[in-house]
Amino acid sequence: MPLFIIKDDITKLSVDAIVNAANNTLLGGGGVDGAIHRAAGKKLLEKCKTLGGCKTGEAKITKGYDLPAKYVIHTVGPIWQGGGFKERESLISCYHNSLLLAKENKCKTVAFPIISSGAYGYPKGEAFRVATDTVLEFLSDNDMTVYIVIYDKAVYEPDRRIMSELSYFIDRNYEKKQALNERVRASAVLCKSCACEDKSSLDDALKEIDESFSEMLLRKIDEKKMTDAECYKKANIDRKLFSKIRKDVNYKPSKPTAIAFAIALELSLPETEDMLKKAGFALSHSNKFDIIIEYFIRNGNYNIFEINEALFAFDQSLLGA
Ligand code: AR6
Repeated sequence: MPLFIIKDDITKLSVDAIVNAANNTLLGGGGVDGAIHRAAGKKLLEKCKTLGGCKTGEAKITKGYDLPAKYVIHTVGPIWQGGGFKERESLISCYHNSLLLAKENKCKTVAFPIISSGAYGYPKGEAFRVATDTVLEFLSDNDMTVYIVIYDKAVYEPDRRIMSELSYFIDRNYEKKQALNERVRASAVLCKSCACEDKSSLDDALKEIDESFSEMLLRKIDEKKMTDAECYKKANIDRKLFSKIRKDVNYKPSKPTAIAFAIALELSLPETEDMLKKAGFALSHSNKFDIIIEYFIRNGNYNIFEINEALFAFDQSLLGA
């Protein structure tokens, strides 16, 4: 746990292992393979010459040499031939075998490119989904942090219907007028609660302190009859962060973390707003991030990876990441 989707150059990552989208010879090539060999230095090629190649769907491991990563796991993705040649099964094997090799070598952090989505021609959106589905399945039984690295944004092809409805929703809601209304509302609230109208003492006011974010989170987990692990895994949140929140009744999460929990708990919009308020945040129509979240909640779509695809497509920060 968990899975992060990041936009980066895989050769720059300081993780335990990076995965290389290689070819059957393992002797280097273009794309991410070429970049990894250039950054790792000549010793990587020397070592690869001794490995005897690699079959499609299988994986082999070497050191990272001059790379910041400790290991390189070399796997060979399928060449796309229309989908009728077990390409999907081979691609699943690439991720699965690479993850098993990482586990055998006690790697805790592993980064993957989107295998086969470049020179090997696998449809980018589908290649991305195979990557996330296979990694998530593995992570449900294994304690590891996995990064799926996007180098070229075209790999991300979120569902077209969702994207066109979402664009319409954003256009309708993302107006300067809304930002103005927001400010007017905020000043009205400020005025109502200002000291001149409030006759009770500060001590009395403090006694009325409300349920905290962490208390509400734990209550909702119970109400939804979820286990802690089900909730933080669904929220794509690290176990350590969850136990910090569990132990500290006054824990203040970041806004994406608070929203990730609301999504995992499948809260309604008013419940989500209530939970966010407890962490000091709100959903407004003055920024795209909030509107995208609102759109998914209104549509009852609590799939955090579909939400992240949409956030990514609109250049917003991702949930749980
Ligand atoms: N960091 C992360 N991802 C990258 C990087 C990078 N530095 N560079 C490219 N990508 P490809 P394949 C992405 O073609 O389709 C080689 O010649 C890229 O945007 O590297 O499995 C091998 O030797 C794309 O999404 O690998 C094989 O002959 C993804 O990596 C053949 O290409 C995979 O693109 C393998 O083809």
